[in-house]
Amino acid sequence: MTLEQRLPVVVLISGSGTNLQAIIDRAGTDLPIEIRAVISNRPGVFGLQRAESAGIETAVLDHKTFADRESYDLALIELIDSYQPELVALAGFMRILTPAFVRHYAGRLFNIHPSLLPKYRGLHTHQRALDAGDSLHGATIHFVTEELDGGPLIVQAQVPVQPEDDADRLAERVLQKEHQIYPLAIRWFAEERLKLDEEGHVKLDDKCLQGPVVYADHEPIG
Ligand code: NHR
Ligand code: GAR
Repeated sequence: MTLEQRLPVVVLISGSGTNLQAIIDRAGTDLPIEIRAVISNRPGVFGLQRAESAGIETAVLDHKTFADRESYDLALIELIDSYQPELVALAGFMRILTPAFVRHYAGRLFNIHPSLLPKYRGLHTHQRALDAGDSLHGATIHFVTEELDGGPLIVQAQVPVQPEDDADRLAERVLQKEHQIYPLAIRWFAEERLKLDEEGHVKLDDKCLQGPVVYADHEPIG
C-alpha cells in the first residue's frame, strides 16, 4: 500500500483514545491507512470526540443493551463489516471478544496491551508489574486470538520502572511508547510487510519472528 492506496481500518475503543489519536496523527503523515470508522462500546467517551474532530465516522454499540456476549459480538461484526476494513485495531477496547468474533477477523485483528507479554495478561498490568518489583515494563502489539492477550506478538517497547513510580506515573510513560509502536505495527501491516501465516507465525519481511521486535528504552522507535 502506498499513500495513494490506503489500507481501510476500523478502530475499536472504550475510552480516552490517546492511541487512536496517535494513529490519526500518523495517518496524516506516513501511515498509508484510511480510518473508515471508530467504534466504541461505551457511549460518550472522549475517543469518539477525537474521531469526530478528525472527520472520521463514529458509532457506539453499547454492550449493556445486549443479552449476552455472543449477540453483542455478532452485531459488532455486522457493524464493522459495513465499513469493509482490512484491519481492525483494538485501541483500549475493554471487552473480551468471543471466539466467533476473533475467528472472523483472524490475521487482521491487532491489540495493544500495556505489559511486556507474556507477562501480565488481563487488567491492572502496571500495578502488577510494580508489585512484582519488575525493573522493566512496557507495552506489546499482538495479533488477537481466542486466548486472551495470548496471541502472536509483533512488537514491544520497554519502559524502565523508576523507584518513585506509582501505577499512574508508570502508565503515563508506557502510554508514550504505545503511541510509537502502534502506528509502526500498523504501517508494517499496511505495507504488506507483516503477516500472520496459517500456522500462527508472525512474518516480517518474509522472515518468521522468533519473538516480538523489541525496542529498548534508549532506541529510537521505527
Ligand atoms: N478478546 C480476545 N478474544 N482475545 C484477546 O487477546 C483480547 C480480546 C479482547 C480485548 C484487550 C485486552 C487487553 O489488552 C483484548 C484482547 C479487556 C479485558 C477484560 O477483562 C481483558 C483484556 C483486554 C481487554 N474485560 C472485561 C470483560 O468482562 C470488562 C472490563 C471493563 O469493562 O472494564 O470483558 O488488556
Ligand atoms: C492503553 O494503555 C492500552 O494499552 C490499554 O488501555 C489504555 C487505553 O488508552 N488497553 C487495555 O488495558 C486493554 N485492556 P487510550 O484509550 O488512551 O488509547
